[in-house]
Amino acid sequence: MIRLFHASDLHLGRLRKAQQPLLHKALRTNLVQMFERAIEEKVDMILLAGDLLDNGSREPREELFLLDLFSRARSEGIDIFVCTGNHDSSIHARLWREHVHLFDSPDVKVIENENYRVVSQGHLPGKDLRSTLDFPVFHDAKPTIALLHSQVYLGQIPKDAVYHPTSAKDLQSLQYDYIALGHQHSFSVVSRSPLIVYSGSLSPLHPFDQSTSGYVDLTIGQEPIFVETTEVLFEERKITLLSETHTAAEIYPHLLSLLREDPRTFLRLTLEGTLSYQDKEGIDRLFKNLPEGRVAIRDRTVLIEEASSLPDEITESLETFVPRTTSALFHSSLEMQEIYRADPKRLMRILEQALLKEES
Ligand SMILES: [Mn+2]
Repeated sequence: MIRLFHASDLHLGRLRKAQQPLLHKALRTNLVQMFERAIEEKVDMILLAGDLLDNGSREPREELFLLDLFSRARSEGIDIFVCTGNHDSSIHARLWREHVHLFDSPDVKVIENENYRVVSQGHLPGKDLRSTLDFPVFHDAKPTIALLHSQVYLGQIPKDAVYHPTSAKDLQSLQYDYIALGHQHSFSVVSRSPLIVYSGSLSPLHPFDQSTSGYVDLTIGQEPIFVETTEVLFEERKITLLSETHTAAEIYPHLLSLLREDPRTFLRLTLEGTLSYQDKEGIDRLFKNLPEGRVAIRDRTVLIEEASSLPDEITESLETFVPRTTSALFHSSLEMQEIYRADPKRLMRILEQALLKEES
């Protein structure tokens, strides 16, 4: 039985310790936990499918951090396979070679021992326009695993595809036991039989990341298990705003206390209700100043207060809009009021047209 952990898209160096201390620490913790678990549970190999380092990262400490994990796992007998992604231009291959099997050349390479073989090739730094795959086909029973950083397409490959595009059909026709993919930041199973999987990024790389992060735990021949990393938690909250009781100044301490409850939490907020125009601007400003960008406004259905001074029929049509539409139509509620005062029918026409467009 061969068991492996598959992760990708660490993008070490993208998160800055000073600007995103929480996400920065979470990535490192998630990575260490995965390696420690691999050692503890004696998995056979760790596959890392590219984009380990971020382009801009020329900081040796990111590589030294990985090197330390690699050498610990290696000394416990775990084989580590790494292929390069489009963001890995700064890898100092010399540092890694004694600990990992590194696929950093565009040529196909096969590494094999008596129990399994791994087929892989590196991605060119930046764009990689190759769209054919020259991986060999094997006709024996030895478990065969591929590692690839590529944008995989279910249908035809578009002409403007630039990240070593491959077609799912080509990958399937190889009939390998597992193809570990990197490049996409969310977990997805491209094919069940044969098994072809994107692990997604190991840890959230942005406070607005909507997908869950983690790695794949696979015993060849069994169902893949997606292990969600939990160093960062995302929580959905709804705040109802009433202009008289909830001013920006009152909401701010409320949010701060929510954030203090669990320092791993990132809040995704839905704002609902009515606010004065000034308060709306005040809230936007306050959100920008919240510590570490740990609050994201995911959705907002806030109507700005001046709208209520319009006649009922207009207010009603306004309320049928999501505010994003409203704010796309008018720069501000003042502008909307001005249009109304100059020509009420014109305002109705604008609203009706937008409504029709939304329905179609
Ligand atoms: Mn990539």
